[in-house]
Amino acid sequence: MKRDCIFCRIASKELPAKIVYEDDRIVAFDDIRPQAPVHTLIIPRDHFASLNEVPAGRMDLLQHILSKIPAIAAAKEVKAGGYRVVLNTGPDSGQDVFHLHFHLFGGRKMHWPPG
Ligand code: DGP
Repeated sequence: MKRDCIFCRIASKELPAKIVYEDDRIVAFDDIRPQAPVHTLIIPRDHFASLNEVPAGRMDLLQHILSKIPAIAAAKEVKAGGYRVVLNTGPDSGQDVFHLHFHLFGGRKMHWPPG
């Protein structure tokens, strides 16, 4: 737990969030500034600033997150219609919270290429 990290504090329930799914390793909660009708963030409980900081020996965590996303999409009722998963990494990507998080977007037609 990194004391000054917003997402660590959400994972530990120190800060409120609309939690969609949680287990011993990950938490999914709705984004505070939704960019689509469904916009949920999925984070590991353990703090990694970004994908770049995940050690090779912890990559199983990413597999775990990805394995749960279809069920999270189903819970948000976008599994059948389709959804987009985004992992911003580093300054050029637009990442502004430096605790690894996947975005799950759905509920509208997505554009390509992304901005
Ligand atoms: P990114 O740009 O990839 O780092 O996305 C960070 C996202 O986190 C952004 O869509 C807004 C969201 N966010 C920032 N602070 C909070 C918060 O306190 N609560 C919730 N639920 N979402 C937050």
